[in-house]
Amino acid sequence: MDHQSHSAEQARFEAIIAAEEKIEPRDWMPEKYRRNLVRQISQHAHSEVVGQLPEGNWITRAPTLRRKATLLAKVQDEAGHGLYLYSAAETLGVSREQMVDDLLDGRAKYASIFNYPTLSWADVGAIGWLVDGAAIVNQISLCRTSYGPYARAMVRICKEESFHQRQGYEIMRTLAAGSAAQKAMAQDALNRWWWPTLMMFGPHDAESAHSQQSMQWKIKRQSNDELRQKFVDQTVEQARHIGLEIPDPALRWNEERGHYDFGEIDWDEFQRVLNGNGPCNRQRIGDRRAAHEQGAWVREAMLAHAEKQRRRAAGRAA
Ligand code: FAQ
Repeated sequence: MDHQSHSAEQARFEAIIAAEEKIEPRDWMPEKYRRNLVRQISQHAHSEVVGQLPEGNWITRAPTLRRKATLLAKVQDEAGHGLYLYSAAETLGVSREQMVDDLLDGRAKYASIFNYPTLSWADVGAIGWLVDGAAIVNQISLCRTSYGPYARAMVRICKEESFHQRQGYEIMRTLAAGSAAQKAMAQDALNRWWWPTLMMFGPHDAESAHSQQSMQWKIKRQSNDELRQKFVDQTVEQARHIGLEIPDPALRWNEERGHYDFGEIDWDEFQRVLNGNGPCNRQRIGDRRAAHEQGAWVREAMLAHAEKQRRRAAGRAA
């Protein structure tokens, strides 16, 4: 492409972004915009898929049939979210095989939160309430992202996540209103999941490598710190409502800011988890690798079936 038509394409791209319209797969886009989206959307997809593992651990031990059926449906929804997101990333010219290989070989990240263990039934409640709650705050904002297929995937995902958040909160509310042991189990889960949940929003804005460019391109619509604050403000009230205590002595309402002030995250712990040394990193990737290997025959059978259909159609056309 010559220089003049390249700058005309660039100007058109910028005009679409400025007009709050969507960039679609057929549109010209800067290579860095494409690569940044592939990075974020594929990591988002991996998070949904790896995110099935901590809760999946409790499907066989759910306390009632109702809880078991609900948890099964929720975990299955997360697999669906992974599929919508892999499909959105595929529209940017990257194959699903490549994305999955990047995850299994440790080249791609997934959300740090899923490297923590689920030690009790209350952890299933805490994940729904806090982790899905944080995911919704982030994803509502992403419904307005500038890339069309990503924005549309987010709309459906948010609707489902909102059920997930409520099922988690309902588990926590039930436990918090139960026996002393049940309430203690709920409080213990909140104590362990609170800080890792705050880490889900990523590093502080000043430390965030991609934020400035992503905000300019409207891939991200609100900053990491803005979204984290929004989550804290809404969750403190929810905890109070069910009589649980947020494990942060620095937490207090700031009248001037109109927000809660809260303590500093342990960023060393965040980096350790990102570098593969969290409590469950090896187990999570090991489980994903095993699932991928054990699923090879399904992929082969599907491909053989598609090939057979193709041959049959070609035979009919001849
Ligand atoms: N964990 O420059 P930034 C869910 C990485 S879905 C791991 O600020 P960015 C549903 C980041 O990738 C949860 N890595 O990056 C569910 C980058 O590394 P790179 C997933 C993190 O992209 C619920 C580097 O640090 N949601 O929970 C994390 O502008 C229950 C520098 O950071 C999404 O992915 C982290 N927490 O902002 C499922 C939402 N934070 O790529 C099952 C979409 C940062 O240069 C059960 N993603 N990093 O090697 C986003 O909104 C953004 O990508 C952020 C990070 C906000 C996560």
